[in-house]
Amino acid sequence: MSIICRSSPAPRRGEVLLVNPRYARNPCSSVMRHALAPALGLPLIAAATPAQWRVRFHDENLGGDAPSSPVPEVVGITVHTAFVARAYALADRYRAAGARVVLGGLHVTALPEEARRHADVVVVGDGVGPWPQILEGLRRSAFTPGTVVEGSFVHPHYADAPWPRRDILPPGAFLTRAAVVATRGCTQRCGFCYLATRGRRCPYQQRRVADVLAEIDACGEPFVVFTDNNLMADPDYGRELCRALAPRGLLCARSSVVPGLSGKLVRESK
Ligand code: B12
Ligand code: SF4
Repeated sequence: MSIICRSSPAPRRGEVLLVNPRYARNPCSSVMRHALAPALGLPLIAAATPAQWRVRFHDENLGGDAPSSPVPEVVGITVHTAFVARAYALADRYRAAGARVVLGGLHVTALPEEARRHADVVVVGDGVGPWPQILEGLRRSAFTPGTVVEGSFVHPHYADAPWPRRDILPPGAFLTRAAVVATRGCTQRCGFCYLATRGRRCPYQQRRVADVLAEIDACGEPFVVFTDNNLMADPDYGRELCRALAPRGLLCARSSVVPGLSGKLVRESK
């Protein structure tokens, strides 16, 4: 267990540490499920970070406890419900050591009031759009602790987001680094799903198929995992994507729920 104490040296100016907190493994699921492909929230935030900032990335599920030193100027932590306690504990420790802490992700999007006690800034919704201004504002001490920033899920359109920076991921940690998101949101609104959180509109968006293919090609991996909420939500889009992918001979995995999914579409999407 690493310890951060108040006598730690001053935070390193111009450095951003992005942390994926540790989460308990589901004993019923295979080890491979966790080593399959990365989540893309923090690689996207890294891609939105202005060039004058140095980005470090730490995934506690791969590299043990998040580093206690050097203390960065800003710490960005992604928060899902499954690891919210660990995320808040880390946030409290880094703030005590003098870093500015930004929390983002699905859990704080649903419960920003809970999260703001542990953060300088809480981002609701998309983090890519507001991230550069947040860094600048933290530098100018423009935020009172616990400020909630609303990132839009509409502007910029997901199609205009930068590609995630997969180079920040530790080499060899995943079976493939080609986790790809082609669509955001979902056409359904199941009551239990986070996409149905009251007041949080996450419209269904599609990226251009050519852009998705270019990103996959740039990964240079033989195995692609689509981590969309529901890749086949629009069967026509799913079909277009699958047809475009077919000549590449890649092994593709995806999750999707389509009411009335036709056997033909399943075969086409193999
Ligand atoms: C990949 C994935 C996994 C992988 C994680 C792999 C890894 N190496 O970490 C594995 C298979 C291990 C997994 C397991 C589980 N998962 Co999962 N998973 C996903 C999945 C498919 C993709 C995540 C992703 O990359 N999203 C794309 C990124 C770009 O979106 P994002 O994270 O929301 O990030 C944006 C914003 O939130 C914000 N943001 C996010 N982080 C930050 C940080 C900062 C600083 C800022 C400023 C902004 C910001 O900006 C980003 C850009 O817009 C999502 C579904 C989905 N499409 O999101 C489910 C999802 C996250 N999983 C879910 C669940 C329930 C689980 C499990 C609990 C399932 C189970 N019963 O075992 C476990 C728990 C373990 C865990 N990690 O929490 C739920 C979470 C619901 C919730 N309220 O937290 C989701 C949403 C699926 C669903 N629809 O139910 N999962
Ligand atoms: S189909 Fe899946 S992603 Fe879409 S709303 Fe329902 S649970 Fe959420």
